[in-house]
Amino acid sequence: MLDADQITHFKQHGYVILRGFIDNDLLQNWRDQFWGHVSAQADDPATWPDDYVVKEFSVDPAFGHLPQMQSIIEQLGGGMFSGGGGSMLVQWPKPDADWQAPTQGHIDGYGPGGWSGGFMLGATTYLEQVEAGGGGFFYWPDSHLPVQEYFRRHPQQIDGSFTKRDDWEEKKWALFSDDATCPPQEFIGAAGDVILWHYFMCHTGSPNVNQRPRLAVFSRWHRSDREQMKWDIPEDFWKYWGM
Ligand SMILES: O=C(O)CCC(=O)C(=O)O
Ligand SMILES: [Fe+2]
Repeated sequence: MLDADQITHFKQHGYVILRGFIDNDLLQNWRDQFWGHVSAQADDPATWPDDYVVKEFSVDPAFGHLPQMQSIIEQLGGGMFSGGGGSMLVQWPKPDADWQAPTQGHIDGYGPGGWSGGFMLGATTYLEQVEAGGGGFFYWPDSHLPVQEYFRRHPQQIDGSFTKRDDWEEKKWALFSDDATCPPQEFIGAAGDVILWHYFMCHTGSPNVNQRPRLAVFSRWHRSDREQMKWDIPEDFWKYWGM
């Protein structure tokens, strides 16, 4: 469960970081599963693949189904969030590249499969320590608030039709992340540290110029009644939440 300060932080900033959330035995087990799946050796870069998306794989037991995560999901979603999973995205090292901070961050829920609505929450963890410049998850603190305001003004665009705006090609996701009032932050963390993020918080990946791969595990949750609520952009920001 999150305590009152963590909930306040999440509501105010659109994210909360939970250090040391996953125990070391399970992290080791997940690392073994991952390296086995990609048929490579953790300590031999010559064997490493180069794919960002780890196809047909999720950690087992799923990240989103750990008991300590389930109790938070119950608390934040009031029993109405479903999802979970434990898919992985890897930023393999490019030590010779120039590191640059990402200039824009997206919101999730508008992927190749289109918009299904009701997306509420994401969670990201790492299987190994991620240092600065090491391909960390980048996020724009507080950006959930202006994004919510955007959709209050343009509720019909929640289905992703903001990409049909005349200026979309020019702006892309800066349409949202440029409204953020704080500069983006890099999620630097140890294996098993977790960031929970609100569905309207802008975020993106970043380049990895370090020596170790950035091994990230993701879970996402949507409202189980999304067909009923997916067009509603409520004035009460927390209407569809349990806290
Ligand atoms: O790789 C990352 O850190 C970001 C991934 C992301 O934004 C996503 O999967 O939606
Ligand atoms: Fe994303």
